Amino acid sequence: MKNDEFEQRMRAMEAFHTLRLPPGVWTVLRVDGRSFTHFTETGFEKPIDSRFQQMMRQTAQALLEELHGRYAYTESDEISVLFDPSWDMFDRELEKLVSISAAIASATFTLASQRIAHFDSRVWLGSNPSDVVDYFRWRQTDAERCALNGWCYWTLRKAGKKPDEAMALFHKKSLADKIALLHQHAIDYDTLPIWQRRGTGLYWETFEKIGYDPVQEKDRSGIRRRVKIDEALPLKEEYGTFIQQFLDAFVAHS
Ligand SMILES: Nc1nc2c(ncn2[C@@H]2O[C@H](COP(=O)(O)OP(=O)(O)O)[C@@H](O)[C@H]2O)c(=O)[nH]1
Ligand SMILES: [Mg+2]
Repeated sequence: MKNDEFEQRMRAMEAFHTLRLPPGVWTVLRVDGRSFTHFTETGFEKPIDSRFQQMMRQTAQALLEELHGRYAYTESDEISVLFDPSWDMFDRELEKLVSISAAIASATFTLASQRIAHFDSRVWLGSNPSDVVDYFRWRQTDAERCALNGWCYWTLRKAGKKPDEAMALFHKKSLADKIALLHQHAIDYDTLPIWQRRGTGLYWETFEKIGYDPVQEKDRSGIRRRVKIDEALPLKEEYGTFIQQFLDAFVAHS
């Protein structure tokens, strides 16, 4: 009896354990590399490294698959994963979702890069589909900002400018001015790979798989699903329409 009371008293001090995602909301989980400015200092192309971004996609795919997400988006050192209102893993416990997602991201990226990497994790809640569209458009705007600023900064650094000088030359300049600055250094920003400027999307697609049925002794086809990695996402309003299809698909099936 005494032991039961003790057990209950200790458990009651797990102060956040009862927190759950509220019912009926769209959830986006966002993981972000911890101190990746430092992590990427050596061994990676600047400002954007294809191998690094490939490892981010691999990490995003692991999150989408392990956590049964609907859509994932990655840019820079962050990944967002969308869950529909009916998502029910871990009994919707917040601590589980946040800690396990950070663990999946850290383990997958560490294995891929062969260097210890940590990710933090946070939860965003949207009460209606238009919030979700706004969320992903917000992160895509961040991708554009990071890519353009990164290209300006590292182009100037490679041209011999000191960190402060480089920053001062493009800080608070307009989008057009930044693109013009890159032009002066023979970089055509608009022809850089689309994924560098808009981020990468990951989502489920179905495909037909033909397999041999040894009992019937003939080929048999079945529908399977796999993760598609989309490196040519649309932009702005069109990206909003693109996101909307994941939301509509949920409404149509619920
Ligand atoms: N070299 C390189 N660095 C990258 C790439 N993607 C992200 N980063 C770095 O990751 C940082 C991410 O920003 P942020 O999360 O604000 O910084 P953190 O707090 O140091 O992780 C950027 O400042 C870049 O230094 C890439 O493709 N190549
Ligand atoms: Mg970071």
